[in-house]
Amino acid sequence: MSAHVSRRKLITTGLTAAAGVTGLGVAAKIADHCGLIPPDWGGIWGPGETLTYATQRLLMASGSLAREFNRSEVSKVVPVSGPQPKTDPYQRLRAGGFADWRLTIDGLVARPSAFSLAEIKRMPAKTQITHQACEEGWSFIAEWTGVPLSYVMNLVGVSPKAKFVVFWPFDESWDSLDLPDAYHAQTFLAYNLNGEDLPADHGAPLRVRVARQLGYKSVKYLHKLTFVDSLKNVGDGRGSASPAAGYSWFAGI
Ligand SMILES: Nc1nc2c(c(=O)[nH]1)N[C@H]1C(S)=C(S)[C@@H](COP(=O)(O)O)O[C@H]1N2
Ligand SMILES: [Mo]
Repeated sequence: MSAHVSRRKLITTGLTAAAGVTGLGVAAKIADHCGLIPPDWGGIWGPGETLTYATQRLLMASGSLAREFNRSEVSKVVPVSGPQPKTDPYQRLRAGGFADWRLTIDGLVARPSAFSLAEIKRMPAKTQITHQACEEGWSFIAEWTGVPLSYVMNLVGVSPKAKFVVFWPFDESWDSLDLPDAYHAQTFLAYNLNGEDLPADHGAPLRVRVARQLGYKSVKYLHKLTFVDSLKNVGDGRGSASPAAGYSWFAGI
């Protein structure tokens, strides 16, 4: 479908139909063809999830930026949601200063890799001050330093077939992003918070920061990234641990 076909037509016909239930099959076909169906499309909230995701993807340029702040606006308190895993192998790696930790990258990439923390810290670093909002209602502004995910993606040679990247942490809170969000200029693999090594409870040694989505997309305690063309066979097939807990896969703000 050519880009200008009818973004408007798609919204006014296809998506309106999706919102109302009639024509859902046709709307779903159009939307799937254009990469507009989120992985948690099934179930009673499915049409709503699809409408939200597709509308965002059509109306907002995928490169649009979240607001960045000044140092003076950094919050004094940084709350924790999802403290560090208390079990091995996380605690063993932490006790060793994460010297034996690796970020494994596999799936649809030309060069499957395993990077040490030192190697990641030698990659081109970028710092940003952004707002992180938890779905439970609190939020904070913090300064993060890390490497843009796009840099790592270019290094490993992500296949043109890949559509999503899955983030695997040491706990259960796995999640995924579509490739437009993975390549987004503010999507970071962060190892530093407010000028210091990432504290254990904030995701040491490495977490992702996704500036335009709710906090739960910013997966902490990472050990592996997997590039896939579909999320159907990953976990319960809904793209992250969140839908099972009642939250959307797509959490754009
Ligand atoms: N691995 C992992 N990542 C996670 C979580 C978690 O429990 N485990 N909690 C998420 C939630 S709900 C939020 S709001 C943010 C909180 O980040 P913070 O603890 O650094 O404030 O991390 C997200 N990333
Ligand atoms: Mo959260």
